[in-house]
Amino acid sequence: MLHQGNRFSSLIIIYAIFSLPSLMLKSEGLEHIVGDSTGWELSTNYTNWTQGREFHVGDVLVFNYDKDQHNVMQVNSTAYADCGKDNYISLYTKGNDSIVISEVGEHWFICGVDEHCEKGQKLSIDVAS
Ligand SMILES: [Cu+2]
Repeated sequence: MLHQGNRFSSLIIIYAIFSLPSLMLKSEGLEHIVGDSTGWELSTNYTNWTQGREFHVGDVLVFNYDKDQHNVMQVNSTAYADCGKDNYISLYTKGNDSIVISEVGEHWFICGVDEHCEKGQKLSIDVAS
């Protein structure tokens, strides 16, 4: 009987070890709708939008926008500052783009259409571990 009991508790421990990571993953991966209901467009201040928000690795940024009007370029800090559109890291054009945050640190996004970035359509986030 004692032997069987030990075996049963070993099984529970093994089950816990294997199910724990998947439970932890489920608690991660927050979805951030950029600009909330207004989405990715010209009249939203995205610096204000980031206030009070925390971004973590595994979270998802969702850009909702009219794909005939805008796009999303992931860029470096220099291109973010001067709205440089030639050397982007990634370009998204679907109008409903989910970008998984995979790295700690700062991430920069601009709209590459016309002068939208110059008019303020840009987003900078700081990702915690
Ligand atoms: Cu735009």
